[in-house]
Amino acid sequence: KVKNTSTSPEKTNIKIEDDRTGMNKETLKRAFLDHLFYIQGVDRSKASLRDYYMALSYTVRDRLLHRFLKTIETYKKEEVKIVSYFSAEFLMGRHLGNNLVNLGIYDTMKDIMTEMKIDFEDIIEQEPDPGLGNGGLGRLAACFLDSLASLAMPAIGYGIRYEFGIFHQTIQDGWQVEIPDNWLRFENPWEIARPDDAVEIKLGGHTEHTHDENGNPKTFWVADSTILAVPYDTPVPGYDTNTVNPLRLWKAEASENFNFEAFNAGQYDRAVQEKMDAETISKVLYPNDNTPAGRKLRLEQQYFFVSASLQDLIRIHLRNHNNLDHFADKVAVQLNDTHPAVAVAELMRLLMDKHNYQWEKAWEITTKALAYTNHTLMPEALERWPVSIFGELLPRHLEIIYELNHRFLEDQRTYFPGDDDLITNISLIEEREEKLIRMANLACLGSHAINGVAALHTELLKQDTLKHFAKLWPEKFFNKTNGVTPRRWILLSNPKLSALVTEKIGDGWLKNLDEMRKLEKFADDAAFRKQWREIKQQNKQSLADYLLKYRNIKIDPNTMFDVQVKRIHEYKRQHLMVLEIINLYNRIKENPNADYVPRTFLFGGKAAPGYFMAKLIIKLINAVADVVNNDPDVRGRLNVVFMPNFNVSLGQRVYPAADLSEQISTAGKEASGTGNMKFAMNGALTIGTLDGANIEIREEAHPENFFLFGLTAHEVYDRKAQGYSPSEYYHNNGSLKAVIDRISSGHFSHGNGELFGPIVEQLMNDDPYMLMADYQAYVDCQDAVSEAYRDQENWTRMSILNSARMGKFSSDRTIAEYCSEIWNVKPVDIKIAEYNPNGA
Ligand code: B1N
Repeated sequence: KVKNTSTSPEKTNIKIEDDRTGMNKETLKRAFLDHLFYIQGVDRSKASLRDYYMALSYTVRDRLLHRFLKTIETYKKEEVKIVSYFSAEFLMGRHLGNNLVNLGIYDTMKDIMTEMKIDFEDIIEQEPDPGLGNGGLGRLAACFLDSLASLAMPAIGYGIRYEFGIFHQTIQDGWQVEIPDNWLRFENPWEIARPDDAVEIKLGGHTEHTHDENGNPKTFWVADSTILAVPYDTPVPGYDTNTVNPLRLWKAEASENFNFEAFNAGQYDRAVQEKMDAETISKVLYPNDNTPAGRKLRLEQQYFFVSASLQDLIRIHLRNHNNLDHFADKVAVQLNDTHPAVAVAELMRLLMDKHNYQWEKAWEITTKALAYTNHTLMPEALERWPVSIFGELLPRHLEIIYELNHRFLEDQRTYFPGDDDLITNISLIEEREEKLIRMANLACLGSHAINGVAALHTELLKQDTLKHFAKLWPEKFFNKTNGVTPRRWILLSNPKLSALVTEKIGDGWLKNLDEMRKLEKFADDAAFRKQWREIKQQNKQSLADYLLKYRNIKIDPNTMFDVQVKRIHEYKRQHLMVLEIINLYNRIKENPNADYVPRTFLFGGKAAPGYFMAKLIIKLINAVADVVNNDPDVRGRLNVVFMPNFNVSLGQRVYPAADLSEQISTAGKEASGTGNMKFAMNGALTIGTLDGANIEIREEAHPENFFLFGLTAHEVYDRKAQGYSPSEYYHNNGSLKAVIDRISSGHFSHGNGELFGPIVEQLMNDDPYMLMADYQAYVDCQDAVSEAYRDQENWTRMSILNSARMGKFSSDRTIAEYCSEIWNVKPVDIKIAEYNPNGA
């Protein structure tokens, strides 16, 4: 009998944690070295930064996995109701740091690396930023997943595993140049392929109508192609809970059965071509924010992930139930904008054609399961698919939509006889030469709840964009003001501030951001203000160091950091900030000896590749930067920087370093904004309009701690109704005239007065976003900002009060509201077996 040395009597005091689950420092270190050797196949003398990154990631992943499996097992066993968040975008940001934070082993791991003389920051930097989203909408989905898991809510995120995420932005000669984002080039340690759960997706073809054995009408969809949707799961851990929920993203692959026929028929080329075509569906994220792509491939993407996800949910339901009668009691499907709105028709199709439900029952289940979030008021951003494209791809769904529309309009005509205006507006079809399917109307009709993402936005939806639906069903409308997760956006991004806050008020704020209110009293404590200010200064220095090291950009941390980071869009008015910069430049040129508050204007953001004006705005920013930064009269007072490739990772460095947050969209255009919240939580003061969530941020921070300017949404509307004439502002305002003239004179374009002509002409003739009307108010408000900044004690006071009062904007609050008011889901406790040193 061989003696087991590890259990030999003299060694019973040795307790060895499982290398894959243990959280002690020794265990973590051993697990890291184990992965380095056995997974990466290197020892320390040969290991690269990437080897370290992979070994560390696998160490973390092991610790997620048993929680992940336990979580799923618990949901299944307890038959709980699950939220499924359908979104074409999930802008997750890097996983490693966040997973360490949520597992509570960030500091331990950092210590281990430091002891081993490995630069922890460098390892974090190895991870490609998973950019499967464009901007706020995709990032909101990611914050929601964090909050769902942190609140122990049963949830699945469903989306697309794009092979190429949002493009990498470079700047060449001041212009944006896009580089493909090949984020999966290296192995992705955060995903697990689940080929056994693959489902088939049909496309194209025609329908056939017959009757079933009971004489009920029955429709068959005879598709002309079938592709495979293969799920990849990314575990999403909550902070300080055992819950680890799945983010399930679908990859498109060729269905082998299908290609086999062509292959056997000797058509090898065709088989290969079809394989490539199939995989195109999940190839690339459309890089448009707030403007629809209108391409057939985009509709294919939408249908692809919606059908796969609904089939998946149905499969899961049928494991525990004999039929789908109670489907909607066990899943709440949230549609993140209209991108997944085809779910209305697809769920009807699955229930009727596959599971033999009659129309009425299918409709009851569908509307009970679905809810819809609207994210935009911009009329051009509302998705409308030409009936021709839609019918070619989804003939059965088109029939269902026509039938839905017929029944819906018949009904409403009996309630509102003669109200043709109502009927025209609520119809699912826009009658034009080219008929269009209105996806927002489809989503409204098929949902039991409809919500906007900030108070003003929801009001405007009800009064304007969706007013006819609000009139029909006022009880279906909700407001759910957006939020962001304090774990990524404070704790991970701003560790110094987090440590100070925790030292003063404990760490309860991480799970209940309202506790930050306890900081209010320290606003009057000069010693605390000094600490607060020093941390801001250190964060500014870190950003400066980072920009120098990685982007070769030099900025001076002893100036005010005035920041606008977000997608480039005319309605967001990056160019209004440019007008102010030119105004300051003109002032300095005129009066070089006056006393100015030195500022660094920082911009970051991507333009949709096909959006000419947005790209020209980037060029304008860089052109102005070139002149201003190189003018000796200006040096040290005014610095303008465009930070290339703004993404989640760069955001984590920027928000904590900002003094001033620019939230200057035309009132009534920004549905909510979420960057505004990240800045304010990290102690930046806001200069902003009464738009989106700015209004609520100002309310919470109190008006005296917020720099407000500009027309209100109603004033914007009224001015336009009265006949807005932007050139009058030019003629009546000397400073504005001088600014515009500077641009048209070619001062920023080597004498080429034409280059920025499209921007100038638009401002002078049309100015749909009313920069000219808001110009003077903005300039005056910026002057007030500069004056306020001179008084550093009071500025710090305001900064502390902003952070202290942002509790409302935790996505935990938002998600708690969705859970109780829309989804009716409850937290589920996940029990993990205690560590047993005897291994049982
Ligand atoms: O959604 C965010 C809001 O905070 C922003 O105000 C809003 O602009 C943003 C089509 C969109 N609305 N619509 C989009 C994105 C991609 C696309 O293809 C539209 N993004 C928003 C979160 O609520």
